Amino acid sequence: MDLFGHPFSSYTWKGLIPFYAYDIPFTFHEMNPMERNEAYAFVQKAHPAGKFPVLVDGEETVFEATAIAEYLAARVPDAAPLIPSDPIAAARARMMDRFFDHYVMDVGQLVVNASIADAEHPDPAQVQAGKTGLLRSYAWLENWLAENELPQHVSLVTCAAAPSLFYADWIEPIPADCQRVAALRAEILALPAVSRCVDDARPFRDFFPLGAPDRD
Ligand SMILES: N[C@@H](CCC(=O)N[C@@H](CS)C(=O)NCC(=O)O)C(=O)O
Repeated sequence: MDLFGHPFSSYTWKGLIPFYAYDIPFTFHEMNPMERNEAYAFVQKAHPAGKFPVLVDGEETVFEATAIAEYLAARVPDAAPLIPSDPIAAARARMMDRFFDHYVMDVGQLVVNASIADAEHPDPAQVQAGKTGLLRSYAWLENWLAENELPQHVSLVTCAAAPSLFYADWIEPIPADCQRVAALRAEILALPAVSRCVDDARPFRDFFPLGAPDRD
């Protein structure tokens, strides 16, 4: 299988984590948007919006990181635990996957995009919307974690939670009254499949538009 993406990209991490966690052999094709290399050109053709990651498995092309995890769970027997076999548990996992994508990752991205658009004067409304949205999501997750827990193994939810909590905390630090969220982030970052993504992305930290903090 071939995975196209970039080591610093949050959604690429989400696609990479299942490969690392379940030891699935693959070739990584690093896109270079500056040089518009072959991998970049492929993604522009393969994805309707030119976004990454994109997975290729023979004749099959899969885009959207969630669909990649779903595909691997179905295609690779060892990776089946990515999606719970119980349908109700699977629905819950998909709900939490959407939570991390829409209400953590994409909300945080508002702040990052405002900085990319104008580093000197980021749109205050976008910055405010992103930061307020993250604080609301942290508070919601803190309450959810009081009564629920994530599976111990790497699941679809881990794949979504890892990059979203990693970068969200750089954008709007997890507040002191969200200790469960902070503990979850630390626990997930310590997983070997996730720390590998963190390490592979380290050389690109200067690209973080808000300035990467000196930690993690
Ligand atoms: N919904 C997509 C989001 C993918 C996405 O936004 N990827 C970012 C990189 S983290 C990207 O392609 N950015 C470049 C662009 O939007 O042109 C998924 O789940 O795969």
